[in-house]
Amino acid sequence: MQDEAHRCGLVALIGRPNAGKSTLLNFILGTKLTAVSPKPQTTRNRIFGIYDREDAQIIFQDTPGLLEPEDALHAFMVREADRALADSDVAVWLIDGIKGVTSRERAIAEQKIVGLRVPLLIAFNKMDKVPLDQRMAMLEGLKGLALPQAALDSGIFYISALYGSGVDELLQAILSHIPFGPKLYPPDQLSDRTQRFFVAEIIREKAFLLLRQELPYSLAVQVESLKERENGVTAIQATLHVERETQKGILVGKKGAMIKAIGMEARKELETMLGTKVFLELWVKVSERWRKRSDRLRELGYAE
Ligand SMILES: Nc1nc2c(ncn2[C@@H]2O[C@H](COP(=O)(O)OP(=O)(O)OP(=O)(O)O)[C@@H](O)[C@H]2O)c(=O)[nH]1
Ligand SMILES: [Mg+2]
Repeated sequence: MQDEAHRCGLVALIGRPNAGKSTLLNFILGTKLTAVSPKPQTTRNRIFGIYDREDAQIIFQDTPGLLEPEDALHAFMVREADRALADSDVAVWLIDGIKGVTSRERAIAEQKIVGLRVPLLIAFNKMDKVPLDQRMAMLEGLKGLALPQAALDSGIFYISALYGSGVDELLQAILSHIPFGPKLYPPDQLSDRTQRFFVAEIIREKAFLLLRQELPYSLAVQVESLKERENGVTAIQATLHVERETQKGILVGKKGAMIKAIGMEARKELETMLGTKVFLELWVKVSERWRKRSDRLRELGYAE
């Protein structure tokens, strides 16, 4: 195909934690690629999700939610979002429509979104939960921010990433800003990340869903080994790192009930993803203060 007929570029999906960035990526790709949970700060890395069709390839970058960093892990997460923005041809700022434009949202926008050099689209998400008459108030929330006029004139969308309403229109607008060029990845490649990465993410997501309160934030998952045996079973060993002995107790649970539940949920999804039976072995280890130590962050995959 001629270059003039094909578009290819990178899109940064950015926004506050829990806005629905990963949900939107999964909806666009039509498959569950990245981790989603009701808890904020689920995504910790920049993750490419490659949307491919005959006339275009769009590399969507899922990113960690924008926040004020409180530890070295947060600082890494914000750098990942910054990297995505720096590489992007288009930025999509996703706002949780249920919350509207909060003062924190505005503060983050002042830092990261105002002044972007690439075309900006703004998507109010979770509109399946927001009455129509609240749209004016949401728009009011953007007032006073020095946003590009083009974004305010024709770049505002109301979507549901969960159910898909408005997503086609958003995708069309994204596409119109993507430059012409050949594909960067083979058409059947879905991500830049390895299978091991997604195995760890599935386990971490299940822990996020099952554990309460603060514990998920102290958790990191490392895949130690992944082997497909001759009998068609994939054997996976992974270590779950927590920061304190007491957290280890909670993660393991009474008679191992919690870790067993996490393992069961993860195994089901891993079997779907890998298309094989899975034998999953989980270990729990205390790695003191790993979120604050750059050497530990590097070992756990939170380093550029
Ligand atoms: N009702 C509704 N819920 C949504 C929608 N989009 C996302 N959610 C929910 O919002 C929560 C957060 O979604 P995520 O996709 O994990 O949000 P995120 O922006 O990736 O969050 P971080 O990775 O923490 O930055 C999940 O419980 C989703 O199911 C939507 O359109 N409607
Ligand atoms: Mg996410």
